Amino acid sequence: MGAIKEVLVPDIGDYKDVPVIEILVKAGDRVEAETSVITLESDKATMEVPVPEAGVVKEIKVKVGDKVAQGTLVLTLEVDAGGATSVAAAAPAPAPVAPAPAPAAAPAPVAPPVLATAPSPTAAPAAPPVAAAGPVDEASFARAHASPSVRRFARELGVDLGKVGATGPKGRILKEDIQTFVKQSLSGAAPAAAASGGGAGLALGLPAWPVVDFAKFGPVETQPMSRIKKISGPALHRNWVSIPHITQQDEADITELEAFRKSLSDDAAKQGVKLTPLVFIMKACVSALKAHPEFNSSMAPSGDALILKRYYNLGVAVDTPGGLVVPVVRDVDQKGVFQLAKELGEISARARDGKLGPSDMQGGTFSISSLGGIGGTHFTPIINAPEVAILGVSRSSMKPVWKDGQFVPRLILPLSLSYDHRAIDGAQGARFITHLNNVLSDLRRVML
Ligand code: CAO
Repeated sequence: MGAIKEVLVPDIGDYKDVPVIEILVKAGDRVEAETSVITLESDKATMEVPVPEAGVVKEIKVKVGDKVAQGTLVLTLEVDAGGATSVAAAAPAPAPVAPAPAPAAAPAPVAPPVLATAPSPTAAPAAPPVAAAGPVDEASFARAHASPSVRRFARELGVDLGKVGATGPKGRILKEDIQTFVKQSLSGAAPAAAASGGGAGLALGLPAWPVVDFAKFGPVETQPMSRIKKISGPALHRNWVSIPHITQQDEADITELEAFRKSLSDDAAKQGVKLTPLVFIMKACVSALKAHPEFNSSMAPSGDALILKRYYNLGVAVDTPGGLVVPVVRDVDQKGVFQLAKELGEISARARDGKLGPSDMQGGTFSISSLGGIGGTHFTPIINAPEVAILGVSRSSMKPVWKDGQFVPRLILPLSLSYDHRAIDGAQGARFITHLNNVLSDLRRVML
């Protein structure tokens, strides 16, 4: 049996009370000389403390969270050969904490910094890179806040640390975070992760989604998501996080439009259709889209051009028991309000019966989400990519409006226009909604 030696924290410069953030070995482990056994983290750097000699770890004398300084007993080691009974560990290998400190703030290294981030032939992934993780972005890998051993582990698996959510103290990525990331990637769990918020968190470098046992606080019931929600959720999420939305609000005076609509109700009844404000809003939208064609466009895949469409197919969000769907009403510019009401009635009935086919939801150029039949004032509609804009319509209500020196009751319709700021400037957004407002206030302008 070899001699038992005590391994102490070596000279780590002026650092005192440095927390232990990782224990890298356990009792019974065989270690070679220079094997790192614990990781310390100061404000400026993480440092691994290696053992000076080969042997078997007998007892670990520190735990995660302990604060140590030079001379603190780290562990006892049964060494292969005889020697002194108490040895300072080999000099620690510091690695920068992200964000990397400015050179002036860097700790006085007691050994040349060994950056686990530096790619080297030996650091090539031992296993095939995780498919969903994609190529490693060296800059974001270097910026990630992780200890050298965690960096090494990420390298072995080909994981880009920049994409891994951190659950450790001060936003530090732990080994378990990488394991979670790999599991999610391998199981193709991106949609599930995205649904829980974790997927985007990982992609955006945000902390992992909190997992809470809600039942601890009161009775709960788990309700499975509908099929539509499972499909539309990730798409909505993608659109929300990847499109820079602006939502421009306005209020249109639709007093005259409403009078006109009511005047047509007998005709509508004869034709067996229900004439709601929505069909007039659709016509007004086409007028605004013709005047501002960039709202009726999609971004070219290259991202450096807009594809303007010379047809006017409007997606209309329909609330169904299974969730939100957006069937498309085609060639709205070529149809009158009765025809539109008929098609809208048919398509929303089919949507509610779950009878829409994929082609019913394709080819849209601009969308409308009308919550006017339900209530509320303004909201933020999410753009239906690859379209670049969507109009949200809320419930109209009578309001006092200052007109010709007095307040008069007018029917006011709240409008919320979301648009992709990459494709459309704010001034264009304001012009579009002003045009729309003018047309809704005086429908004769549709003919201009
Ligand atoms: N202001 C005041 N009243 C309105 C209105 C408005 N902006 N829009 C509709 N109404 C009235 C209608 O005139 C109708 O009144 P009556 O019952 O007196 O006839 C009533 O509200 C119900 O209208 P509707 O909702 O049946 O019809 P619609 O043409 O306005 O809308 C449809 C059709 C399919 C768009 C709608 O039923 C629907 O599903 N809306 C929800 C869309 C949605 O979920 N959007 C959210 C997307 S983001 O999650």
